[in-house]
Amino acid sequence: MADPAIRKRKTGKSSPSQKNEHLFTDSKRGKDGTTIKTVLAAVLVSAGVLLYMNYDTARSFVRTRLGKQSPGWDFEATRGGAVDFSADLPKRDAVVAAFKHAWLAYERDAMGDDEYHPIRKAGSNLTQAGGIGYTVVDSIDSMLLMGLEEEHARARKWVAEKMTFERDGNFNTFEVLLFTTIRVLGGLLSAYHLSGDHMYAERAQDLADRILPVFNTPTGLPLSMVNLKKREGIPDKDNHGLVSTAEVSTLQLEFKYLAMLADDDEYWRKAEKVMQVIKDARIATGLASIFLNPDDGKFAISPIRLGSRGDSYYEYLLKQYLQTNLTEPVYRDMYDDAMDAIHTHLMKTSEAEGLTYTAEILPERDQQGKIIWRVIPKQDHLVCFFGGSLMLGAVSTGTVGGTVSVPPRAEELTAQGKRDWLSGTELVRTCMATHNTATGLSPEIVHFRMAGDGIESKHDWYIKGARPGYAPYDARYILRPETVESLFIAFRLTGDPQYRAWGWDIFQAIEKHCRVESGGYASVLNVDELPVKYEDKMETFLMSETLKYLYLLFSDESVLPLNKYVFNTEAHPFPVFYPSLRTGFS
Ligand code: DMJ
Repeated sequence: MADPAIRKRKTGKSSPSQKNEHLFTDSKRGKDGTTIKTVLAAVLVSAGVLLYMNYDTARSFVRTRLGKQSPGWDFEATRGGAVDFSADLPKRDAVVAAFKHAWLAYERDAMGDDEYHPIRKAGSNLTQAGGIGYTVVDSIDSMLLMGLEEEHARARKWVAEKMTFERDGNFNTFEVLLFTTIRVLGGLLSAYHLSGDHMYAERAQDLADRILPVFNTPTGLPLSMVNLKKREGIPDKDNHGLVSTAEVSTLQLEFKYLAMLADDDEYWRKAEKVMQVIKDARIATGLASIFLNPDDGKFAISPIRLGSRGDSYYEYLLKQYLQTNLTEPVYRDMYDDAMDAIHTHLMKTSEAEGLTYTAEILPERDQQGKIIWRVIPKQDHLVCFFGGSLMLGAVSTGTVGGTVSVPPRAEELTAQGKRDWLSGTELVRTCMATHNTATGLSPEIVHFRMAGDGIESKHDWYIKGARPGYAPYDARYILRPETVESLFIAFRLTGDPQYRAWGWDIFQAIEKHCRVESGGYASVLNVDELPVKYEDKMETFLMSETLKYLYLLFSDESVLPLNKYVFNTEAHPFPVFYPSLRTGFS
C-alpha cells in the first residue's frame, strides 16, 4: 500500500512500520548474497513473530506488506426480490452536463481562485495572499469519475504548475483547518487514488506537512487556523481559542490514508491522538458538545447538535471504523456509544406528521447560575447526512451474522441495527419533506412544531422568521449536498427506486432555480419565494459533493461500491484498507 513515490519525512528516527518497509526494500533489491541471507533470516524471524500475533494483526501485516488491497468489508449477500442497480444513463448524463455548466463558467471567470461568484463572473480567495486551489482540487475526482478528460487535463496542469501553498496571509473565514483538510488534502488524495498520478500524492504530502504544526498544542487537539507558508497553527480568537469538535475530528480519514501511502506513522499518530483526547473527555450523557478546549482537552459547555460544528464528528466515528475494514473496535465502541446517546437525548418525532428529526440542546443558566440544558426543535440542513450514515452504520455495525441482504431483512439486524436503520430511513423521509417548498429546494435550517407553541404552519416544520418580503438566513439553499448524499447511500443499500426519484426531483429543482444561464449555479435566498432571488455564490461543494452524489445515484453499483470505499466528508473517496499499525488506545 505504501507508495514509493511519496518521500519519507526526515524525522530522525524510524517508526516500527518504517523498519518493516526497509526490510522488504532490501529483500527486493537482493544486491549481494549477504543481504539476501540477512533478509531471509529476518523473514524467518518475522514469520515466527507473526505466529504470536493475533489473527487480525497478522492478516493486516501480511496484506499490507505484500501490497494487497483489502477486499472490502461485507454487507452484501442475497438480494431481496428484483433489485435493479443498472445505471440510469439519461439522468446521469444530465448530471454530467450540469457539472460542465458549473466548471466551464468557473474556469472561464475564476480559474484557480478558491471561490466563485457566477453572477458577477468573478472569483475570490480565502486570504489576501492568494488562493490554495479549493475549487480546482475539490472538483478533480468528480471529473475523473465522470470521464471528463479534457477538463481534468486542464485542472491537473493548474495543480502541477500554478498551485502553491506558499501563502502568508490571514484567512477571512472560519474552520480553515477543516476546509483545507477535507477539500484540498482530501481532494488531492482521492485524485491520486483514482488517477494513479504521483504528482497529486506529492502535493498532498506537501500540504499535510505544512498542516502538521497545528497539532503542537498541550493536548494534541489541532488549532483551527493555519499559516501554510510559515507552517504555524493560529488560535481562533473569535471562539476564545476553543476548537470545534467537528473540525478536530474530521481529518482522521485523510491523515490515516496518507500515513498508509507514505508509510509514515506520524500522520496517523497525530490524527489518532485527537480521538483519544475526545474519548477521554467523554461527558456523562455520551453526547459531544460542539467546542473543545485545546489546552485541557475537555469539552466546553456549549451547544450539542448534529448540525454545524458537530456533524462530521459522528460521521467520522463510523467511517474510521469502516476505513480500516472493521479492524479497530475502539471506533465501533465510540460510535455505538454516540448512537445510543443520540437516540436517548436528541432523536424526536414531530406531533402531527410523525417526522423523525434530531433536536439541539443549548446550555443556559438558571436564576441560581446553574447550567440547565434546553431542547430546541431545530435541525440544520447539514444534519441530512445523518439518515444515510445511520443506514450505513446499521448494515456494518448492527448485523447479527456479519452480512445482510439488500435491502436488509429485520432478522439480519441486531436491536441497535434495526433502531438505526429505521431512524435513518425516517430521517431521509423528513429531509425530503423539507423540500416541500415553492422551489422544491430545502432550507438551510428548519424548526419543528411542538405542542402549544402557537406556530401556524402548513407542515410540522417551518422556517423561523420567514414572512413575505423577508428572508432570514434559515431560508437559504446554498447548493448543499447532504440530502442527496443520503439518497445515494439509501439507494445503494436498498435498491429502492424511490430514492432515485427523489434525487431526480432535487436535481431538477437545482436546474430550475439555481442555474445561471451565463454559466454556473447560484445559491437562492429564500426557497419558499418565487421567482427566486440569488445569492452570488457557487459553493465549491456543488462540484465536489452535490453533483458527484447525484452522478453516483444514477450510476450502476460497481462505481465506488460502499463496502470498498469511504467517502470523506467532502465526498472524496478513499479505499478501505487493512492498516499496518493500530490505534494505540482502547
Ligand atoms: C461540506 O464542506 C462538508 O460536507 C462538510 O462536512 C459540511 N459542510 C459542507 C457541505 O454542506
